[in-house]
Amino acid sequence: MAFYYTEPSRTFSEFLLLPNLTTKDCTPANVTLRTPITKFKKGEEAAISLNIPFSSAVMQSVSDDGMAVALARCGGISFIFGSQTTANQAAMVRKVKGYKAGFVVSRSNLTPDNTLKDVLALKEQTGHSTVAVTDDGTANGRLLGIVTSRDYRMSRDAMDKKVSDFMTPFSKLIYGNSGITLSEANDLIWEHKLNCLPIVDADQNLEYLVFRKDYEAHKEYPYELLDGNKSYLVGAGINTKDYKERVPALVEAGVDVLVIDSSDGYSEWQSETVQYVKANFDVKIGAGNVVDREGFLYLVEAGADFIKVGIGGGSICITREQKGIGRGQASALIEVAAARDEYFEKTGVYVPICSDGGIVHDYHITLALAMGADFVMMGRYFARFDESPTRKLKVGSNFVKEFWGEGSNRARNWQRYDTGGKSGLLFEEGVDSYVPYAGSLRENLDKTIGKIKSTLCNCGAKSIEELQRTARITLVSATSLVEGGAHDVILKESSLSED
Ligand code: RVP
Repeated sequence: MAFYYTEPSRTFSEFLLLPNLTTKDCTPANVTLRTPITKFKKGEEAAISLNIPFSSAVMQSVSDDGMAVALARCGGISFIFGSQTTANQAAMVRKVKGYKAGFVVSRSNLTPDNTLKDVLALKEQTGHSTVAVTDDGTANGRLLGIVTSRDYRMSRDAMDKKVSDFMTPFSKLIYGNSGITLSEANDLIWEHKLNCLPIVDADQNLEYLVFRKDYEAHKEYPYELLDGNKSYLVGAGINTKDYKERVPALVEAGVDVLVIDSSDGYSEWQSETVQYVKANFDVKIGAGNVVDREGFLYLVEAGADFIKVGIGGGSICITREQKGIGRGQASALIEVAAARDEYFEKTGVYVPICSDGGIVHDYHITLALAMGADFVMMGRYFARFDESPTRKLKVGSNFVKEFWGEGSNRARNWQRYDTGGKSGLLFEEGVDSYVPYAGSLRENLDKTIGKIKSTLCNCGAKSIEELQRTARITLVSATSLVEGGAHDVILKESSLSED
């Protein structure tokens, strides 16, 4: 006879937190959201921690190198999507690792033989007023000069005037040498009243430009997630099919942490993949997704560094409808967190868990953390921002961004859903959709983090670990849910906001 759970499967919206005593020192400024994402022994530090408990989903429509840089800048991590060729995925990882905050690869470049007309056309096209002049017109060619709008007069100069005749030549440029730190570069910028400092190698080849305004922006990111070389941390998704080819390339590109991306991770293929990676590489690897104690323990025994929880709760996911498998995200998380705590008690090894999918409101993130998640993974949340890789469109009178599931025909990520046998995507497990455009990642994250910290203060907790230990959580009845929103009033237009 089949096993029956006596409790129904529950989602985040069915729970609320109760406030605990808020002491005077428990203010948002004193709350830290730093959190471990890889396993560690009692009394030791995790090899990788995030400064905010956010990761972006392993999805084509969410996590490319642009999102990875933007999120790491704010303290979280992206897992670059794996449903692309190994070479392309490795190139994205390499771009993130090669990205130096404040150091930009020049995007506007010409040769000395170009003309003022070319300068103006380039300016129109890129919006940049600083043009690097290199021997071959590339971003890393031999630097021969710089052109800014101070070097020409539109009213006097002929359009066919050669760049070599009006650029500031290299001999008159202040420049930094390869390896200079951002703060040293900034000192030169201030000392010489520059707007832009070129950085060149020993052969005078251009490496980067450092702009005064970028340095200012850089200082505004206090939670940046950096490795020992001051490069951003980045993750990448892998599958259980081509890992022997994919993992070496990702490791070579400098990836910090891998995750096996699968809708159902409780499988021998995942165990084999984890063991292979652990035996052959010095890189952290998470596994999943699971929704119960058995799945958690199985992957931990295989050697996984963190476990991802959730089946069928994703906003674009139709796995539950298509296949009838899954579990309410809250129920799954509560059971896995209990298994994790028990495992820690028994072995002294703490295995972080990630709640993946189904976050709709910001408070769901706080609930997930209170229920034992160490971090969350989100797709829809990040897809709405400028930094996601998809198109922004106008539909009716609203701006939207495209967002599609990995199990949709558009992504065709059959490896994620493979259960052995013939390869290919027989039926869809995800949809192709739009999400309302919401602006910049930074602005939205600041708001969400503000809410989370504020709730932690209500709960008398100054850290995620304290919240997990002391939170009091209650189920809500369907009727009391109504009480939670504005009710029995006539809303004015201005109050009808999205979130
Ligand atoms: P959400 O944040 O609710 O948008 O959920 C994102 C998650 O949904 C992903 O991290 C992944 O686990 C899952 N996903 C991605 N594609 C699909 C699908 O096509 N079914 N599901």
